[in-house]
Amino acid sequence: MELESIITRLVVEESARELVELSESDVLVVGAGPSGLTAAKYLADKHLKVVVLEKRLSYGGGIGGGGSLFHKVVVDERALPVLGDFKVRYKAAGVAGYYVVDSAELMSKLAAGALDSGAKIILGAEVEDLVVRDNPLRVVGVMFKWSAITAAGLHVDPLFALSRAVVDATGHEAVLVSILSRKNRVAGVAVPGERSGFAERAERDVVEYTGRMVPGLYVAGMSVAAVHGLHRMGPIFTGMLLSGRKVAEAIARDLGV
Ligand code: 48F
Repeated sequence: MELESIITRLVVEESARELVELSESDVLVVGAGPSGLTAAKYLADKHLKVVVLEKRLSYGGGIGGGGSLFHKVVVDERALPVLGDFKVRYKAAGVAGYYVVDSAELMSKLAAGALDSGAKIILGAEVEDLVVRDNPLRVVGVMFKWSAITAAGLHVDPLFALSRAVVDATGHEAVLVSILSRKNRVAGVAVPGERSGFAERAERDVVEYTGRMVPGLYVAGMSVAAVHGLHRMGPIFTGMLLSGRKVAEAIARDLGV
């Protein structure tokens, strides 16, 4: 067989086989930003089958931009155990209790940590709808298509991925909870959007409000702020990491592992 045929066959066969395999999982995390990647690692550590769907062709969400493109982000001391779990280095920078982290290192090690724990990350996959069941309303999966289809403006039906839990880790727009609100009014959920900056309160509240929205659908990271009308915090990431860890704990509890 010619090498060109071998390449094509291996890429298509392996991807197709894996996509079918992944179309039923324990947890679907939508969004490979800091909260989604953190959640994915801790869920995979519990031996759950975890799939992360990310619409871009890269991980990290808002991490890579650092603070207005300055390549560092801030965490406080509560984040250090999480950074330790992912082997992310940090530097004490002269303000007690606060540390700086290199944004390139943070995004790559969060992704590596999730992958090493056994989570699967599929890039270029955009979630455009939920899969639901009624009486009582519950979310049992998502509908997704390749982001390139959206970018090309083509009218193409999506595919399905089913799971026991779905995490909205899509960031500031809370894409999945917004879909829940818009298309499933029976859920009685509204998405007011996030409030203006108030870093200290935002960091606290985003963790406190992390959790389950309706059976099967959970919310983490900045999606929590959008859903609950919480403040934004700028390039400090303790809340994102702790929110990801908290949502993983909530799902593990609900799934009985
Ligand atoms: O925005 P993002 O980094 O979300 P996060 O985990 O963290 C927020 C912080 O980065 C920062 C902040 C805190 O300091 O304010 O902004 O809450 O990552 C969200 C990811 O979800 C992807 C998106 O490309 C990004 O990588 N995403 C968004 N919509 C979809 C999606 C979708 N419909 N399907 C798949 N992925």
